Amino acid sequence: MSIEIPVPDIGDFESVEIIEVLIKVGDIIKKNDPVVTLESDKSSVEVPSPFEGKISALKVKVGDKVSKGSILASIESNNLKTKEINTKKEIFEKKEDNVLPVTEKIIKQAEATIVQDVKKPVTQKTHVHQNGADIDPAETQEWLDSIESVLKKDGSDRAQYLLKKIIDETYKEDSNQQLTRITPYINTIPVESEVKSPGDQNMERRIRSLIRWNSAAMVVKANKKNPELGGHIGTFASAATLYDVGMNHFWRAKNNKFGGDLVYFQGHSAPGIYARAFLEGRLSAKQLENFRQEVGADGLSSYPHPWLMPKFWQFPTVSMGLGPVLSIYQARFTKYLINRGLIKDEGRKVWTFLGDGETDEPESLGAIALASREKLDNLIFVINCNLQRLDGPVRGNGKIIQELEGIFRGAGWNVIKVIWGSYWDQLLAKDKTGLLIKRMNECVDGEYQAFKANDGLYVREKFFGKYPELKDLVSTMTDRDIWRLNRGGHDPHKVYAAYEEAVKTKGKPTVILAKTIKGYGMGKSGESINITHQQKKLGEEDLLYYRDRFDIPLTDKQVRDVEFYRPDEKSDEIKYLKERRMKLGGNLPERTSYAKPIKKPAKNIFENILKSSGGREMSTTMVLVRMLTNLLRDKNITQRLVPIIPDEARTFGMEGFFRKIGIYAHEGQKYEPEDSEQLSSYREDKKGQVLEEGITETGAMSSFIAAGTSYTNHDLEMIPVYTFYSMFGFQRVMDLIWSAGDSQTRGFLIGATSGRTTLAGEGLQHQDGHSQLLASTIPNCVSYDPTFAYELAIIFQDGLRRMHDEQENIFYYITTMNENYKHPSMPKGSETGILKGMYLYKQFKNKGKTNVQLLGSGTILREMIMAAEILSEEYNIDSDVWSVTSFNELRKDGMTVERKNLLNPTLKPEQSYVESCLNKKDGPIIAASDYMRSFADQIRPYISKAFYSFGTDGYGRSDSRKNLRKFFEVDKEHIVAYTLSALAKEQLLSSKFADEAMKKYKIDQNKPIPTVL
Ligand SMILES: Cc1ncc(C[n+]2csc(CCOP(=O)(O)OP(=O)(O)O)c2C)c(N)n1
Ligand SMILES: [Mg+2]
Repeated sequence: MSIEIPVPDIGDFESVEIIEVLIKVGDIIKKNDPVVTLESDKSSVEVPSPFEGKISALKVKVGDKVSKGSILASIESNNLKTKEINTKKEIFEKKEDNVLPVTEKIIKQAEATIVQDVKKPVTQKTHVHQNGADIDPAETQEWLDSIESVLKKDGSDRAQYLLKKIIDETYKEDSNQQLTRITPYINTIPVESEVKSPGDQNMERRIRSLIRWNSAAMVVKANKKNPELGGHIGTFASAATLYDVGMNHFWRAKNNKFGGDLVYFQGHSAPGIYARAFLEGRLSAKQLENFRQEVGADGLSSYPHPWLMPKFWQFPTVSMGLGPVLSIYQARFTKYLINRGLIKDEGRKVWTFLGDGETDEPESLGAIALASREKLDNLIFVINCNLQRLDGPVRGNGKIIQELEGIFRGAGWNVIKVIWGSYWDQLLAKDKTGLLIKRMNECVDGEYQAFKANDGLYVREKFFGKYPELKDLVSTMTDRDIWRLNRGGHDPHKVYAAYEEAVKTKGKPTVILAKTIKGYGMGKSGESINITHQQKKLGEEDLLYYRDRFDIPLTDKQVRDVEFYRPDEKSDEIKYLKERRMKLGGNLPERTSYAKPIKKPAKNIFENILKSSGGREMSTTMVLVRMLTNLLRDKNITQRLVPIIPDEARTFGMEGFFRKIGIYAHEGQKYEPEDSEQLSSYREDKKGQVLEEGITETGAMSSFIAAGTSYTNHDLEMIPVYTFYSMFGFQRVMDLIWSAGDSQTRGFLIGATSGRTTLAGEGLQHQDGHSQLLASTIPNCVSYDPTFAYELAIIFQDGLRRMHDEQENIFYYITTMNENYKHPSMPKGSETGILKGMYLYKQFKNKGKTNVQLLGSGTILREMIMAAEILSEEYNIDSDVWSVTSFNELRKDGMTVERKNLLNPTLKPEQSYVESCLNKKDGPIIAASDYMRSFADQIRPYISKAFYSFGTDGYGRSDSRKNLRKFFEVDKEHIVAYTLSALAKEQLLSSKFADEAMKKYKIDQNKPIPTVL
């Protein structure tokens, strides 16, 4: 039976042009295969077929304009059910009207809680006496007894359930007291529930002590050699147990059978990680001696930097806050790959180590809600709560662990507090009245810090001494015993139990809040004192103390010489250590990639973009969308594209992707979207491909890095294309972009709606005239500011080649614009120039009088072309118009060539590319872009001709493009006038022409430079 394929609801658009017809008569197509591509001036979308079958007639051709209901083709289909035919005008099957059982349950519950319209008597609201005392202790005791019996009979879950019910009841009575999200200041896991470590504790302590020693020795040695090298001892000293338990028992390495856990190490604990790798035989003593001396061969980088140690470090973390946010999005991206069926679910975990001070950074906590919302049970944060940051306490007057507990629990995380070590267990067991916990609760971090900076006697007096009962509790203990009462984060049993629970947790991420001591074991030189963080030089006494404290088998002389210690290869320690890692699959950290390169897209994918757009006006942002749509049809590319957009898809005309490839949502779509009838309806899907991040550039950039490093972290190459308002890219998240470079991320950053005068109405905060300059500061970022569709296509195609064929660890920044104009076809032979940064676009050569070289970039190239026409027609001035696709790339080449020439004074100098383009051309050079002058100025040193540059220095403001270009003096009129003036200055033309032009174009010679306006 033959039926017709109509244009579905396409939103607000009428008469939209067909730019591609993707079927022909006789084609057999599947349901949802694209039939045609429609393009309005704002977006381009494919129309999918609502049926499968054989195309029997085609009713449209390229260039036709269609609206909702227009018939595109007829299709023969034998499989159609009557119901489908009846609804043939609807593209989307409507979901059943039945309410989902979950929803129904929620409705019922809500209905049950609706307050009936019954006036209740207002109750007297005295809860406690003014002094805080209980008004009815007997009643309170009854309640406590009840709950005690529930605890005994039915357990804590039941008790909590009842409490929640009771609290809910109080809300009905208009109580707005909030249920606390903070538990007492004790360990979350009760002693009875602790899972015991299977490890040999003595052996592990010995190994840990050696790691501690070598780690401290590394820093001390480097600073003996050269005090300017710096480094940290106190941080790793506080975290050693946290790392050791993970390394010995939990973290599984990548190998040919398993993808590997991903561990984000706290940046400045790097010495400890090196020290372990030394014992494992992965790093030599020579390398340890070269800690922080990387310029020669075999140095070790100060912090985790994959760029500097590409076979070792995986994740740069030391810029505080980046590790946490990056790892959240890493965990999410792992789930994305699993849900899309691109990698297996092997139960891999992402572990993130951060400092308690680091949680002050908004990036550290800013995305934690996403982690619980998306049920990232593959994510474990370990926050090393040593109560100190660089200068002093993190919360001297409060308790950072409690504060973080409330924040994380409020955000829906599983929180495990590891506060007290095993030596406290007995004391807590004896504390029948709860007074010890009360004391633990009331002490603030400043006090806890001071306890550990002093001694057992001090703790006896100041901590236990506050209450006679507590003083009694420890009366049989010596000061030494009291001193040995350890903190949870230094107790391998407690840490093991917490890790074990964390890896078993389902449905939510886990945070472990481990209480430790900064500079643990450093004694007077740095234990729990404010200057610990900066301590990098230990004197002889301190070193001897440290040796004794951790029983390192070194003589006094060896200690004085700050020797490293590695037991014999056949020793039990080395055997144990290596065996543990063998059991866990290999070494860690280790950076490798076994990804297969993505194959090139078919050539024809870009073909239609290289051709002229004819009469059609479109923006380069639209061209990008069209190109991505084409790429999604390429079998090599389609699965690997990761479009990333922080809530601006409609601004960029990308809403067509919603329907086509879906928005990633781990729970799928639980609702029928209000626009479900439309072609670009909002479609969320568990297998969705678009990462629609919400309004978070930080999150989007983190996703970009996760996707762009997937080739190493998941052995799967992906192609992230992160599109943002160019002003909210580099300027907003530069530190993350820097870390993308360090991580050797591959992908495309698209600065859309770019240009100071091109994004006309949005004004000062939106108009970007400098992102290209910021991009130029990233060594492995390749950046372009193309004008025409074919330039963009050539650049994008070459980017795929370099990053995936050639496996170059680079990423791209390409600015695109929202200004609509016609695109010519590519001038023959211009590919090389487009990629190198400039090519001759057009010559105006009919007059032959005076010559000038006009260099334009982005949309301002079009002003240049118009200026060239005026110069030719009205002033008889010939010109060569160059399209500069990248001043940044030209500068890179210029400086490389110049450096080479200077280093080789006896050799024949080479020519920079920009020089080779311009040296045989006549006339001064006039360059302009929609960016600050310094963008174009970058090539000034590499050319030997007079050079004048124009740009958009100053704050943007709202107005029309025409007015803005006039204001910033980059419109065709200013270019003409300035060119005439430059020619006069070069004595190539009488100055009267420039003067006349200024008058003609009403150029105010007294107007201040826009930077002061
Ligand atoms: C963005 C940023 N700001 C400042 C620093 C400098 N810095 C390095 S470590 C540190 C203190 C860290 O304290 P905390 O997070 O508590 O770690 P700890 O050493 O105590 O484990 C600071 C301020 C940095 N690395 N990154
Ligand atoms: Mg700290």
